[in-house]
Amino acid sequence: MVGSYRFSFGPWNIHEGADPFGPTVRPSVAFAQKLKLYKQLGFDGVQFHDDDAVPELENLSPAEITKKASDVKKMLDGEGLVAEFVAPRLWESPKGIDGAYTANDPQCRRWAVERSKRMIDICNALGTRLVVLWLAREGTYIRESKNPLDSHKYLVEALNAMLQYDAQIEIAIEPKPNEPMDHAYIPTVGHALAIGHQTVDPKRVGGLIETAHALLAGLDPSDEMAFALSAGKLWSVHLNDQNGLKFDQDKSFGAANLRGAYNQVRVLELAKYYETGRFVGLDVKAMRSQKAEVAHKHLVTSRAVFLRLVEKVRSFPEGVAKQCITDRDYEALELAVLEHLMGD
Ligand code: GLO
Ligand code: MG
Repeated sequence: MVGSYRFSFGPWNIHEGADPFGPTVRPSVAFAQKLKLYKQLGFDGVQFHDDDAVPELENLSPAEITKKASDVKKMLDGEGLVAEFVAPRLWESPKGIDGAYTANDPQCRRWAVERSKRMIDICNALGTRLVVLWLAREGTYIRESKNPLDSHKYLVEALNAMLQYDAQIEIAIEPKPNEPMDHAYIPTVGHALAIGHQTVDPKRVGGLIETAHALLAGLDPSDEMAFALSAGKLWSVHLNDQNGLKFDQDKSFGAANLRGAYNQVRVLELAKYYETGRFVGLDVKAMRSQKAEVAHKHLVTSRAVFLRLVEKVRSFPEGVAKQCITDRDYEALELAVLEHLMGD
């Protein structure tokens, strides 16, 4: 039964451990090597940034980009893997310093849209329709540096340009309230769906919800997921965990708040997410202190916790819950949930 979920992660989730205060602590793992790990660890889907699939794409022609992405598709086929989505990595280029779609410089805004079109070419070559937009630097460090009304207009224009470039793609916006920016535009999934409704094709704009991002916005990730699910707009998730309002930690799923993780799984189960064919994505990072040889275990841990929590949701004594609700005895329900989670 629990096998009915499909799992994915991105190559960036196996990483060298650099942080803003120190350099790398582990050697790089080659992309082909990472691909070999997917099936071994129980994963079927690969999440891509455009330049994960086609490094240095800025120096290549559209035809060369498509050719290189087609070669990656062959590698995926060879490993029995599929591409889940592609996301444009606009935040590492000098042209994206001031934001990309919302940069004050019109040339930078044009660059962002052009690069997004190449990203869509990569989607097509990899055989996926799903685009993910994490709007990393779309926002400000200083409020007065942008006209926020213009910024939201630029975001709609960029979404429209992508939707019009390709009639098949679907765009899942991955909201995040801060980091790297002080304040980011589109901080929650409510904002994401609302801006989707201003585009030329709202039914092709949905959301990807990351646990940590919802927590950083002071929201409950399971309710954020329920909101998107109720609109048929939860097109992927980035499950992880977060120990309070700090930097975006990307801890293993359930590592900081097991009950919160349980509730996220419960919502996915209530919505029968596993029937949609959508992936359960894990956006988790190895601890910097983790040795190189075991720096993939955060993925194994997160998947195992997810599957264990599916069992917990499915085996919860619903009759007890029903009685507690009838009696309006929510303390009894609290204890029943905690006892169920703690086990024998
Ligand atoms: C960072 C985001 C980032 C995205 C990824 C895919 O906070 O979670 O990892 O998920 O770039 O767009
Ligand atoms: Mg993420």
